[in-house]
Amino acid sequence: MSDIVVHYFDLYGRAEVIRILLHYVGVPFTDHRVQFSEWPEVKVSGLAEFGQLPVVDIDGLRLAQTRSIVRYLCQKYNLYTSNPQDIYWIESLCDLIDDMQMYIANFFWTKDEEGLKKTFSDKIPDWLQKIEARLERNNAGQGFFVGDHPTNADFFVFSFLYNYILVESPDIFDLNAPKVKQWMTRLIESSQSLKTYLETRVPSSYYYKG
Ligand SMILES: N[C@@H](CCC(=O)N[C@@H](CS)C(=O)NCC(=O)O)C(=O)O
Repeated sequence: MSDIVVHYFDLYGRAEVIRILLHYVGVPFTDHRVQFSEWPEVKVSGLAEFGQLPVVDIDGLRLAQTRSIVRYLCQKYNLYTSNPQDIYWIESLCDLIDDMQMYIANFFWTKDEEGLKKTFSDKIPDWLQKIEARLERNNAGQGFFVGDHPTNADFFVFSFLYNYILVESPDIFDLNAPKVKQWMTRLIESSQSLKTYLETRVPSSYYYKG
């Protein structure tokens, strides 16, 4: 058993960004997948401080809240910054992804094909163009969102777009955010362990088409 344990349900959900980040840095971890049938018991066991997953064991701590966990990991693995302006550029993108995720999640959970279709024609192109503009703001869109290495902004944007948007509508990137598509490839190519993980990972057990 590795020193790092990611506790989450057997799906991508909120934990996939954490798994992607740990694979990107190539740090071994135990991927503890809690089955839905086990959850009531796990929930009362006190494993999750706030009664929800993901929870991550690391450095003798038990961390909760996805955004804080990902920020902690980025700081630990030198993928963050101390510059206040850069922190703003990073954190506001993470907030945007949170909004997008909340907006779209309902359609996936309820298998609302119509709502999803409308979101892909109305909302996603606009969001993608704004994300593309953020990418172009730094290094003419040839690098990452902030500075000269990926940060939590890259991991949140990547995990959401790669897991939920690219699989659903690959062409939407060519039309609205070609540089974002190139950046996704760049991020994958910059880590062999992430690349291997993405090629071999088990598909999410709760994807609406699954
Ligand atoms: N703000 C929390 C939300 C965590 C959350 O909503 N977790 C859900 C799964 S995605 C959960 O544990 N649900 C089970 C429950 O609430 O009993 C985070 O970002 O980590």
